[in-house]
Amino acid sequence: MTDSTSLPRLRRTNADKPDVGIIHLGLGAFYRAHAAIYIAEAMEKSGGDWGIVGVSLKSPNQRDKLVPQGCAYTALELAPTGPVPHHIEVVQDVLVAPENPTAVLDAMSDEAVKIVTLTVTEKGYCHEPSTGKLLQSHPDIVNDLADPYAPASALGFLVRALDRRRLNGLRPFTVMTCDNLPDNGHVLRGVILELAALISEDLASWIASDVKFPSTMVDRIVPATKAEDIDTLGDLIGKYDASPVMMEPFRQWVIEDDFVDSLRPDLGAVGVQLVENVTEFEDMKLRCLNGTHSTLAYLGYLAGLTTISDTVAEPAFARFVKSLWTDEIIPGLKPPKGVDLQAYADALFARYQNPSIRHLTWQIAMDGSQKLPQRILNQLETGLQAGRPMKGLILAVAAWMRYVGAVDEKGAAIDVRDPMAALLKDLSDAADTNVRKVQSFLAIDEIFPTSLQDNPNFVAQVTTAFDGLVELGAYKMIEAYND
Ligand code: CS2
Repeated sequence: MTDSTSLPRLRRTNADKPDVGIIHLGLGAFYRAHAAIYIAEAMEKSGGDWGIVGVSLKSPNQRDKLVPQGCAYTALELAPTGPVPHHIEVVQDVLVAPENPTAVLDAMSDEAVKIVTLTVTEKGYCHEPSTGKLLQSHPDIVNDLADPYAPASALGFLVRALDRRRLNGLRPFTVMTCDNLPDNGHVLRGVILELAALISEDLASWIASDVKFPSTMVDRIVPATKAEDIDTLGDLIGKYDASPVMMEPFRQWVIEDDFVDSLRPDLGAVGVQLVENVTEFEDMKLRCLNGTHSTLAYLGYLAGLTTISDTVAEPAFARFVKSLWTDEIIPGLKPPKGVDLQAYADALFARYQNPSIRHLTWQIAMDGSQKLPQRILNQLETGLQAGRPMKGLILAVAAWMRYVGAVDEKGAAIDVRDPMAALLKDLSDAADTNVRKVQSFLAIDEIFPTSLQDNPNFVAQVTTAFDGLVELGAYKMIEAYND
């Protein structure tokens, strides 16, 4: 493998850029490997000025890597049969919000901008995951209420930019979230309206009546790019790309077709499903994919397995995840029209097996406090109410508790990344028995709904599963699940 930094740098090849029509908040790998590619293809097919200006809400890293190469980048499709590079030129510029919040607000207030998209991850919504309510005491929200010119959160930028458009007599932009939350458009609308009402009732009612927040279901597995991926790509394309994205071949995007003045790229022409209601697609994806992803991440990590493909290569884990789909997850879902859920699960299993995708269990395990409610806890609530055995997903909750205790099965420290990491570790350390540990985690209202906190059957089963993980370890618990 060559050190690719010695190669000529990748550059934009097309000088004829379309005008900017979209601002994107949170320019991470997922957006560049998913929505940005669909948008580029839609413009290629049907034209339109839908160039994208990306905004980094925290660090200058992406800007520093992308701008010197004209914001072009490679999306490397990792098929089991070998990699296929795609050259993508759709991002026009990258702004760094903390360095220049005014530039971001100016860009969002430009009349040419019709859509603001977001991938800010679950924690970027500054809400309580168990209820969907805005966390008014969140430091970013406190900042955003105090300073109209320098918001910190995506919500702050959206509300302040919408206000400027309202005061300037411009039409609003459509706000389109591309994060893995159920009813994501609805949740976003809710927190935006709460924040706007704290600033001005007129603003809040204008947003409520004029702004559109389509819900979306997004899907593509995009593992974080590693240093060696950049060198392998250098060998393949003969160029140094400072910021490529790695992605699986599969992709899906389902969007509620509800845009301000119906203004959007021709996404239907490139395979995006434009529907009236996304709920069934979103539930299917969040529970079948993200629910099992998190489950495999905690149990796999504890069992010493590094990636999802390593995890499902273990026969016991393969049997386990297949029974999760068949016995616990699918019975709680209403299939979207024309979809066979068992076939969907079988296809997912094949996606997990793809050995070219090195998707770390540690990466997926991040931010569990924000992910568990919509990936696992909501289906546990309904499954238990319906009297279904849910022991696999209960084991997943216990594995999360074990993981956030931050010590692995060999006694080594786990680098837990989660906005609640410090609190979770403190709770774990302060409790001197397994029963007390489980009790203190379950008492966290931001994560656990009361229907689970007050369900003695659930509490007993999580405690038994937690005991089992401590006594026997994750691997043996998975083997026992299959017996
Ligand atoms: C993963 C997702 O990191 C995670 O938590 O579950 O990013 C997953 O890969 C995507 O949602 C797939 O569409």
